[in-house]
Amino acid sequence: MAKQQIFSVCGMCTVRCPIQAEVEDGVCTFLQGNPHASGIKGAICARGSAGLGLINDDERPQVPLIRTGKRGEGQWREASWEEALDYVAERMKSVMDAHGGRSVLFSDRGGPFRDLHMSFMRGLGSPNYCNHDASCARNVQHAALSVFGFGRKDLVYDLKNARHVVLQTRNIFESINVKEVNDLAEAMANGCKLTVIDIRANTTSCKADRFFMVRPGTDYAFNLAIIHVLMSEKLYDADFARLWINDLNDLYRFVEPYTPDWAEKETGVPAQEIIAFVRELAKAKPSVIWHPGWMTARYRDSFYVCRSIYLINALLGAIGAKGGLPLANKPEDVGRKGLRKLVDLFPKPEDKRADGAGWKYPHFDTGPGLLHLAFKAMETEDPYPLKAYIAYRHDPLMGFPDPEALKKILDKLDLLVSVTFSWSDTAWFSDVVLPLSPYLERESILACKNGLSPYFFVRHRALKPRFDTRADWEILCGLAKRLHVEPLSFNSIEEIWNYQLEGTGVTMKDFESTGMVPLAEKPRYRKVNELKFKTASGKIDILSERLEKAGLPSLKPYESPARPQDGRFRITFGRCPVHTQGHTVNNPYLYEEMPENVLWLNKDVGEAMRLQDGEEVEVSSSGHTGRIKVKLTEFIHPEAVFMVHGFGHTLPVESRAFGKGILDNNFMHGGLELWDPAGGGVAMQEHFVTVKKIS
Ligand SMILES: Nc1nc2c(c(=O)[nH]1)N[C@H]1C(S)=C(S)[C@@H](COP(=O)(O)OP(=O)(O)OC[C@H]3O[C@@H](n4cnc5c(=O)[nH]c(N)nc54)[C@H](O)[C@@H]3O)O[C@H]1N2
Ligand SMILES: Nc1nc2c(c(=O)[nH]1)N[C@H]1C(S)=C(S)[C@@H](COP(=O)(O)OP(=O)(O)OC[C@H]3O[C@@H](n4cnc5c(=O)[nH]c(N)nc54)[C@H](O)[C@@H]3O)O[C@H]1N2
Ligand code: SF4
Ligand SMILES: [Mo]
Repeated sequence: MAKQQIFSVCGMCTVRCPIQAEVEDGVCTFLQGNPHASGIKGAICARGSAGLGLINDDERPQVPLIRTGKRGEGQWREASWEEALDYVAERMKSVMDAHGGRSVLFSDRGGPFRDLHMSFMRGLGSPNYCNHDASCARNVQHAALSVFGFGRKDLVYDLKNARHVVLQTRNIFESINVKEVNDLAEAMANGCKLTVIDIRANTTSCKADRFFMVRPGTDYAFNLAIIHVLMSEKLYDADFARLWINDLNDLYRFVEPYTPDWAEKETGVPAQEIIAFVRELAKAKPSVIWHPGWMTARYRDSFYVCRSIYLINALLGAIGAKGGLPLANKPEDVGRKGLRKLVDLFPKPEDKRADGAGWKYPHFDTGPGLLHLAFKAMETEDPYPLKAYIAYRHDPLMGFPDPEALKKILDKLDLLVSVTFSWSDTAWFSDVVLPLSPYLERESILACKNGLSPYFFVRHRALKPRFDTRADWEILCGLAKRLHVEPLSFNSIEEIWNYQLEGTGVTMKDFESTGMVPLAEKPRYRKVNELKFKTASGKIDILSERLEKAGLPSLKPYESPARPQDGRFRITFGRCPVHTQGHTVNNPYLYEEMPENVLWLNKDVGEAMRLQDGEEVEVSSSGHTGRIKVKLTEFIHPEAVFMVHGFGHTLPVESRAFGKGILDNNFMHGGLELWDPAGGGVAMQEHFVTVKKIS
């Protein structure tokens, strides 16, 4: 058979880059980025190229499994799909008969294909659709809502055209989004400056023009001093501010005490460097991007850090600017019609969300809610019981703090189902594992990417499933049929695609040549006066009605983070370029690249403890202990230890990952209760560990 080029979408992480798979005689011979996609330039990252390792891995769930032993014991019986779906549907029915549709909780990893999941939940009459974001970017989302009245994805990072990019808690060259990496590299080749603010020197900081190592947890102090200088030296964009920013005087008064000298004592960054940096930044305005952060579920004040960043961008006139943060266009903004939504097949459920988003917490976005608060409801049955939970390509037992506490809560469920393409702690603890086909072996619903030039895209099935696994739509429509959710009982993916395309003027034929359908001829920058800030005043409100109504301050006074005492260190974490969260450690190719994580510790501190680089140490916190090799380096702040997240696997079915390194979440005792009341995110870096020499 001739070689075929199949356009699809990478699934090795949630960024979901457009890809092209070369397939010959039913075997994938090459994977690359979709050469037609703007900014991708045919590239994928190391994890994307290890997609074939996932396909060829026998250590993934291969058939539906139903638990026979106790939860977490790992005793299963194999079942046919008919039997497994019947089993799940029957159990769901009895839960819903007893407690109503609202007693079903569903969580996923967000992203462009969630319309199907949300529709399924509406079909059941449950408002409890959640995603992972309380453990990731919710603080950024809520900060955007409080400043602009719209969400974080309504703004684009126009990296390609930027003149100065600032990354604070954002490791762009290791925590990868391929388009962002390419765009920033291109801008830097054209003279764009890069500043990195971090608690350690990472790969990105090695490429930066300026690097500030701050004391962990003091980013808010740093940013308040930045605003102080911008305002006191009148370096901000006065025209933009006059037209678009409300309550500027309140901000001015608020930052008055937060001088660079004051910030130096908090952050450790010399005052003169802060001032020089702001002056340089102001020269590049408005083509500046101070990235608001991505993985920001770190501190009790992370939300206010994100807010301060958005305000800095606004003061620099970067909101709406080319080379700054222009507005993302939806199909309607370029005169086209968007995909017809599957969620519109059903009315919105009348029940309130169990997690309290939108009513108990009126300032929280109701879209995906906050999963840790849903877990709280599961534990307390307040406001009502949650008795069935579908974790859909989501591993909360590795993604949320304190897995042992979470297991106790999950054990209250009548039904826990995991839909996944690899083993995970959550799958292992489930009653039923429904094996999802890996992305190369499944198609997905159509999706739309909003941006300067929005487009529709398609994930095609490049390969036949190697095992008895199924696609998303096959699983959910299969359940919908059994639960008599008729409108979602589609029989083929083509039926779904045609439904989605209705009224758009696009047909499936239009995807053939590139896998994408562009909706605009060229990037469209909307003028600032076309922006619609959905705030009380229609401008950027420094004093947010949304927050004040919820009894929260818009301008929160700074509180200095605790300095770890008695040989303890603040736990910090992040990603590495060759793994995605916890689920690629067992991938044969990526495991070879990095089989275990190590503990970064400041060299002087380590030497004072008589430690040698590379030796194994004991890490402990609140009764949990683990062993890991230490990496002594001058490139980390002495108050912190750092590890790459996602190691320390304990499942016997993952022979490679088993027992390698440690898992940061285990050292976050009580962490499900520690969250930011204004931003909603869990605060995972408010925990401390001790480090001990073993012999
Ligand atoms: N302590 C600590 N906790 C963290 C983090 C941290 O750094 N430290 N990081 C946080 C962040 S940023 C996030 S986003 C969350 C992540 O939260 P997780 O849910 O842990 O994310 P993944 O590992 O991507 O999990 C997705 C699960 O779905 C399965 N899966 C099934 N199909 C697919 C597919 O098509 N694609 C992908 N990608 N997975 C699939 C995977 O095998 C995996 O088990 O965790 C957060 N939690
Ligand atoms: N290779 C790879 N790429 C990924 C992912 C992946 O798993 N692997 N996951 C994707 C996902 S879901 C996400 S959310 C993004 C995350 O992307 P990022 O948010 O960039 O991710 P991290 O690597 O968690 O953290 C960034 C930096 O924050 C620093 N940091 C920690 N504490 C502090 C602090 O108190 N102050 C400051 N200033 N810096 C601090 C860390 O040292 C780290 O260098 O990456 C995405 N891309
Ligand atoms: S960033 Fe890498 S792993 Fe993530 S979707 Fe893109 S190519 Fe795949
Ligand atoms: Mo994330």
